[in-house]
Parts: sequence; C-alpha cells; structure tokens
Amino acid sequence: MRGLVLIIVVLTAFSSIKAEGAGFGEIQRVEFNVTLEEDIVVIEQQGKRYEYPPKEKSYAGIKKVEKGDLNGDGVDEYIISAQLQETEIYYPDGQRTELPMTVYGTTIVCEQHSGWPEQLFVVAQLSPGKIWPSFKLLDVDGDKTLDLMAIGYTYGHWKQLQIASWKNGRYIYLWNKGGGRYTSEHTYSVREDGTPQIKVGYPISDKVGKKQAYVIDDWEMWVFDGTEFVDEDVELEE
Ligand SMILES: [Ca+2]
Ligand SMILES: [Ca+2]
Repeated sequence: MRGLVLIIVVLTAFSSIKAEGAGFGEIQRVEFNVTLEEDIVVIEQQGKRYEYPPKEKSYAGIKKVEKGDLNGDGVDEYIISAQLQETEIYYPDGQRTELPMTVYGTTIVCEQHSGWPEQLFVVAQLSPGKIWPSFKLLDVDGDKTLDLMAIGYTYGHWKQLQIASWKNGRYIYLWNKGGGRYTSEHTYSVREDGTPQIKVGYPISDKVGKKQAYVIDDWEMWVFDGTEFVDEDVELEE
C-alpha cells in the first residue's frame, strides 16, 4: 500500500511539473486525480468523485470526454471537460488564496502511459469562462494536427475561448485573451479563403435606471496570420 501511495505522489508531482513546463502554469488550480476504471473516466477532487458517463444528472461533474491525437505522436490523448468545485487557488510563487465555495469549468488534456494505463496524466489545463465547459478538436493553424479549442461561458452568458496547440514539444496558446468574468465574448469562424478569425466583444457597464447592466457594443476582429491571431484593425494601420 505504501508503495502505491508513493507512486501516486511521484506521478502527481511529475504531471504538475509537466503542466507548468507546458506553459499552462500561470495559475495552478486545485490538484485532482484522473483515472480510468474500465471505460469509466473518474476525477477525484476535494473528496468528491465524478464519473463519466455520469450516474445521474448533476451541475458539477464531467461533461464531455473525447480522444484525439493532439501532439501528433500517433497516440490519442483524453480530452475532458468538467465543472468542478473550487475552494482555493495556488499561484506559482506558492501563495494560496481561499475562495468561497464555487464551481469552475475546465478542460484538461490527459496522457495515458503504457506503464500505468489506469492513470491519466494531466499535461494541460484550460479554463476559459466560468461555467458550462466544453471543447472542440480542430486544426486551427493548418499544420494537420488537431488543436484544442476550450469553450466556457461567463455569467453574462458570453462565450469565451482558449485555443491550445502542440508546438516544438509543448502546448502553447494560439488564443488566450480575456477569459475572466464579464470581460469579453469570443466567436470563432473561418473565412471563405480558409483564414480563421475570432470576433471579440467587450462588455461595458451601463446604468439602466437604477440597475447596472453589462452590454457589448465594442467589437474587434482578430485574424490568424499563419502564426498567431492579430488584431485586424491594428494590422491595417501599419
Ligand atoms: Ca498523442
Ligand atoms: Ca494544428
């Protein structure tokens, strides 16, 4: 038993380091454990156990699981979206902030290693928006390898995106703008000539009578220039 515990501790440390090295370590979320039990995906976190497919309908839990080869090595990764409890956040400097009990939506990429087929190693974590996490696997940058578009929503029901792509041995963001609460809305589409674009809306606070409301009336268009998304208006001015 002690040997098993030690292995899990070492593996957890290993996957944390990997996730940070992959450029996703700006904010370290609550650690959780992802395993496979036959065909059931299990996330254990804060003493809670979430299964997919879920046994019952619940607000918190695993919402979507797909397999896809994101790093082009011929082996499928597990991509998992889940709505999880959140009680604290760890920052890279070790600082810890306690939060009121709430939930956050997250999408993780997990690798399955042949030595421990039942353990899924979290190698990347994206958390756009706050609620209703989901994702799409699609080749945004046109290099013939699938990229991960993580989708979330804010409480204003604005859709927010983060896009991760495997480049030179690590995951990098192709798109990571906004993502907080009440900050922006992102709409992805592809032009007729094949150029990906993301329309970004910025809400402003507007006082309607005594009520404070947020409305979006400020829009930008970002286009993919082959390497990154650039603001179309800024590009035109040059
Ligand atoms: Ca792979
Ligand atoms: Ca790609």
